[in-house]
Amino acid sequence: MVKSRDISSFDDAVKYVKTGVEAGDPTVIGILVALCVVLFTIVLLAFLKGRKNARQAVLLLGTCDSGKTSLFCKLVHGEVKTTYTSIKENVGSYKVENKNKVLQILDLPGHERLRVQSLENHKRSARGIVFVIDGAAFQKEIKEVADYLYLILSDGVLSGNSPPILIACNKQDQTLCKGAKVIKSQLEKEINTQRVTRSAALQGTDNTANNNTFLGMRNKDFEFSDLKPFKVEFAECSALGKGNGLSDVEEWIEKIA
Ligand SMILES: Nc1nc2c(ncn2[C@@H]2O[C@H](COP(=O)(O)OP(=O)(O)OP(=O)(O)O)[C@@H](O)[C@H]2O)c(=O)[nH]1
Ligand SMILES: [Mg+2]
Repeated sequence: MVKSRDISSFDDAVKYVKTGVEAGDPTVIGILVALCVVLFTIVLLAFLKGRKNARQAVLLLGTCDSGKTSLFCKLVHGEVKTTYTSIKENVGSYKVENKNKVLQILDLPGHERLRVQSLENHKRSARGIVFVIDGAAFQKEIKEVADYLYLILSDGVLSGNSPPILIACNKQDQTLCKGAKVIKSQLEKEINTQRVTRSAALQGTDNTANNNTFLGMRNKDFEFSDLKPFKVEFAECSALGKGNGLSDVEEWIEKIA
């Protein structure tokens, strides 16, 4: 039998392993198992990294007129031109200077009839999502905003990939605009209400309520911080205001690049 101290070549090592396995030597078997675990972990990590790198788009989502196209123009072209209600996606490149990376920015239409199909077409490429809210019109749009957000957060594909989400409270240059703190707490209340009505509606049909459609934790009020696996952050911004009203959005994009 080859002893471990006698190993001086690859052939000796093979012989050592072979005889060790045949003799049921626990040391040799232990080493083999450890090697397999290490190899498997390396392959798994490479696979997961490859999958993440395959997703290179930052999706700009949100209801009509929230400022997605303005934000898109500012990020991609550095200036905002007159915008019109989008009926199809805008696609552009965004260079993350500090990381020397280029991401794709996708501005999706916010119109109710177009946004679901558009999201369906692009959700698999989402590396991150910027959900844009019109902070000045938030009060009257809160139901629609929460409804769209609910759709995103309960989507099976998005939950699987769990791209980080930034809720961008836009139009901060307007005096009556709501700040990120207020928007966050009001959205939590609204989603909490929708969560109750949705699961009641589901239980009323033949389907049982499943975990995918119930957002957050069951025994407490809805909070964004309970939304595992999603990581949801909030920021204030202004696509049209003076100066760089987008610094927090740009910092976030750099972080996820
Ligand atoms: N005051 C102010 N107005 C803004 C800001 N961002 C966008 N707007 C205005 O809001 C309106 C709608 O902006 P868009 O960028 O077209 O909105 P959108 O989200 O792309 O809308 P859809 O394409 O219809 O979904 C335009 O009149 C913009 O000039 C902002 O930061 N401040
Ligand atoms: Mg638009």
